[in-house]
Amino acid sequence: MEFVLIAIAILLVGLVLGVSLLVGRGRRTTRLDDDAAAGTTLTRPRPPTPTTEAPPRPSGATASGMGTTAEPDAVSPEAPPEVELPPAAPEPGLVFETPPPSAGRLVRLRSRLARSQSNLGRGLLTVLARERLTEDDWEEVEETLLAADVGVAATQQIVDRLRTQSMVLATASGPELRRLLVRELTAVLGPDLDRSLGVDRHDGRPGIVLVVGVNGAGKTTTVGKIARVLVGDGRSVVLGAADTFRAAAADQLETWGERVGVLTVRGREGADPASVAFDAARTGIEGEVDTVVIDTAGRLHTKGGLMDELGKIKRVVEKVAPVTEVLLVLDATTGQNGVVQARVFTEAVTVTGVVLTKLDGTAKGGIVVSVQRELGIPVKLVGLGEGADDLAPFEPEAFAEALVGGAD
Ligand SMILES: Nc1nc2c(ncn2[C@@H]2O[C@H](COP(=O)(O)OP(=O)(O)OP(=O)(O)O)[C@@H](O)[C@H]2O)c(=O)[nH]1
Ligand SMILES: [Mg+2]
Repeated sequence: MEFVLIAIAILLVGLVLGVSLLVGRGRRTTRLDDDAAAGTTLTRPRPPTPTTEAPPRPSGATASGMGTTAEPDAVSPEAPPEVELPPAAPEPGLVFETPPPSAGRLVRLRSRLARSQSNLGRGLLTVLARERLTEDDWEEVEETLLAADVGVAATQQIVDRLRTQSMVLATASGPELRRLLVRELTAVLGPDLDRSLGVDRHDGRPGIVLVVGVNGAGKTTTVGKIARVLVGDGRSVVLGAADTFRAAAADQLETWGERVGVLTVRGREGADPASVAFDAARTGIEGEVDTVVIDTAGRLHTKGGLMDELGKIKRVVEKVAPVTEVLLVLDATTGQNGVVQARVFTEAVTVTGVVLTKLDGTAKGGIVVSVQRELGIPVKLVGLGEGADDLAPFEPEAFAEALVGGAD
């Protein structure tokens, strides 16, 4: 009897232990799930760096204390139906790339200017190294500059300045000659122009960058590369796929964003681009990100339509936040044609900076000079290849050095 009682007691203790273990496991599982749920923002903008600003929402607009509550409050709380946000859950095992910072990129990428370098840099150095420069030689210098798309006015300036130094040239050593040429090229590249990008938050709202240009110029690629530059420099970013002309355009942009953990706000094919851009801006405001970068279409059924649309995108976005940078993307290989197209854009929106793409594919690196002079807008970024990080902030002296080549 005693034996039976002891057996029952052991059984009861075992049962209690078993149940408590099960409960414990259940709790742990739940906690794990909770953690996973809390950290599901991987494909969304990275959390903003802690600032002195007040709580995120709904009073985010008052955070800066600038009294700018009116504009964000004017935004309708309902999301426009056309805009689709990707699911917040991360794909298992997703690893984001960490792009290199943007500083010093132009120097690292200088070999990409090899075609311009051999035509312009080496061409000029060969002539200038001649012992006594004749009229024919100076004409050759002029032709070399013009052939590299430097433009008439800048060519004249360079030739005039070099001619006044012809006595120096006659006795200059190779490295001295090189230095002189770099100096003169730098001078026509506008070394004092402000090339900073309007990407910073201000008044409690993100910097908003609008990217425009003709089709095929490299807009979407550039938006993707800019996102990488910004992420590499430690900023949080939202992308807006306001090119709703082709469905593939948004996919293309989303792929760029996904690689670095940046959210892309997109619409259905044919959706109103201004509405997508608006929503991207609002998502950026709500997520308190640093910068919103908006890609636009390069082609519509009519040119007039495209320009009207760009104007509308800007106006609509500015209902919630000022556009802080309008970048015009130009394909360097199109030469003067690109400059003519660019003028049409500058009439539709106030362009604040030029991105010159495909400089790796042209022998006419001098286009940077003529684009700036003819448009009166600084070149802020240059595209030097199809690689994800082949976009560099434009630096006149480093560019002149790269064009002349032979420094290393
Ligand atoms: N070699 C080189 N190719 C580039 C550069 N930038 C862009 N491209 C290429 O140019 C092509 C067109 O680029 P996209 O970014 O799709 O051009 P887009 O302006 O968005 O074109 P649409 O959306 O049709 O208006 C792609 O094949 C890019 O890889 C560059 O700096 N160098
Ligand atoms: Mg595109």
